[in-house]
Amino acid sequence: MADTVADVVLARLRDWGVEQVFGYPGDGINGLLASWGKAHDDPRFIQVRHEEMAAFAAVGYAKFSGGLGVCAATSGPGAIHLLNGLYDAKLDHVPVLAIVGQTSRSAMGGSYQQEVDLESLYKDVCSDYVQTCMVPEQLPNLLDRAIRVALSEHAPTCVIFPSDVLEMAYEPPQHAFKHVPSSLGMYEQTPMPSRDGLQAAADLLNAGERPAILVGQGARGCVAELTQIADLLGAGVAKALLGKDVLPDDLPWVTGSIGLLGTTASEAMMSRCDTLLTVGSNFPYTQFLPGLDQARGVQIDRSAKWIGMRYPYEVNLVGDARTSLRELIPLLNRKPDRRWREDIEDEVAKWHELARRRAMVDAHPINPMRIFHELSERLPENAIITADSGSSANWYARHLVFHGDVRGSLSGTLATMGPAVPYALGAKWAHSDRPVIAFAGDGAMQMNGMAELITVGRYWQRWSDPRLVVVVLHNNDLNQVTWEMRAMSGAPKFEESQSLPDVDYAAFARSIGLEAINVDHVDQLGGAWEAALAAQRPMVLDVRCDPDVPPIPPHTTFEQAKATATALLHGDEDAWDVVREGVKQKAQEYLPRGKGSKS
Ligand SMILES: Cc1ncc(C[n+]2csc(CCOP(=O)(O)OP(=O)(O)O)c2C)c(N)n1
Ligand SMILES: [Mg+2]
Repeated sequence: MADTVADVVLARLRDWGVEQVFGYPGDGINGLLASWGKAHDDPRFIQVRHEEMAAFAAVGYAKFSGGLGVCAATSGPGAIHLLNGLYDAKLDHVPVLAIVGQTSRSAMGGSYQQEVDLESLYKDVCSDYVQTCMVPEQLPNLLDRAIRVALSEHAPTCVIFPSDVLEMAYEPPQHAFKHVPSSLGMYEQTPMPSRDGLQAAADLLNAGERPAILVGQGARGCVAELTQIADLLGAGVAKALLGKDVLPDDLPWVTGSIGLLGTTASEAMMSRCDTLLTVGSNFPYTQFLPGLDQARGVQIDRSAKWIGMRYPYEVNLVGDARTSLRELIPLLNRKPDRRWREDIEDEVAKWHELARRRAMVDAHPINPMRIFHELSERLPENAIITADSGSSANWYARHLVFHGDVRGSLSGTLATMGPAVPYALGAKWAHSDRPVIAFAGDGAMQMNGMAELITVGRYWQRWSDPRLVVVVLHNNDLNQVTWEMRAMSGAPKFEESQSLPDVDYAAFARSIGLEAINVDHVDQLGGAWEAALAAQRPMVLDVRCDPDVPPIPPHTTFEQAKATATALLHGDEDAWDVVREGVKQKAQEYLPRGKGSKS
């Protein structure tokens, strides 16, 4: 029997090295599902609970594998459900291909059941490439371009298939008028800045006395080069959120995260530096960068689309990070005066001590920072960490001490709730031999994390290392927003919108065959981590934490954020007590009448 279009879609994905597709079925892609059966599930069809999770899992896979994530959904509602995950890919610059169904060509334009104008709907999220395959001859070109564009632009792309086209006999494009033959593959691109640009950058960096480096995810894979440049310049390195795994946190000159989720050491370095080198980062909160006329700046970014904004850089170098840094190194002079570097290292040491002290403060029942601190003490050096949007993003950024080859990510730019567990699934398909740890708030678990635990339950036996730990920050509150309301809007907690129904996440996990521990007291935490990291199957740690520990500084306006954050972060050894007292008083003002503080 002749191959159908759907058969060739799967064959082409295999040719591109796609090993799995995260998806959910529906009759808009029935033809594809039939071919999947014929192809003996190659590439693997990973069935999630909801199409948004398919897109998140594809993003997680792409983030941790460095390759293309692929998701599939049916027409209409399935395609609509994918959107939030695809926006996550778009905003965090991740290559993801979406394959979606459409109603049959004979019905298109007839307001048919499940007919949605998908090209219009996807025009923004897949602005780099979205096309509908109307005849078989288009197929290889559409699919190949969608993949090449996704990989080269680090963006989501989409190919839409009317259901009848999937079931047609495949006809390849001919050597003929108005046919578009296609080809597979593409070597990696490594754009290189010009020699003039490199020299201008080197001159600027050599002239500075107090240089600071900021790295983002675009600097991944440059540990050796960044180490050498930081040494030559006598600089420290701060990391934007998505660049947390670009350099380990246990290096004495790495100041850690920056911004509202940042450390005292990054703050100190950025507020005093006279030179800024930014590599592969689009960190948007410019108020945490040096003052606009405080420092001279160089930026290196892979694309001219993303360079030159956020700071008045004097030298903008478009180039691959590693190639550019390698070319820059021979042009740099080693700074003989090491005092600035020593100051930074002092600040880093102080920060680690402050972070430890904060994590050790008693809370009721558990200080959430302690969860992260206890993991840092035991973190396997090949672990992969995901975190959700919510208070856990704060603790992930500040309190997890990455070392070795630890990888980590979250929804950095869309900051959507919900990706922690599906990202972890994607991570497992990227590296089934590595332990994966997901941090999610109870709100995120109720939104979709619990549903995706079911997917974990279905697949974990296929992973060579079965450890996937889901840590639930169980505070019965949408805590991040509760604190944002208090701090930024001066509004009390609005119980109706903020409090959450109490759920036993551990019991739920056990009911679907996973292991789980209810952690209700701080003394159980260390043991719970030991058990989770030694477990022979995925485990949920359901940790009761204190919603009165503020994930953000208790400032009242956004302008005050930086000042207050700085004041809090630079405190002396009693700083945390002072902060906590202040926060409690503030919380007290905001608590509904009759509900006292808990201490
Ligand atoms: C899809 C989506 N809806 C709403 C928000 C706004 N939001 C950000 S964090 C948060 C609260 C998260 O609560 P939870 O998951 O319980 O984590 P916690 O902050 O309590 O640790 C909300 C509602 C969002 N970022 N994404
Ligand atoms: Mg919560």
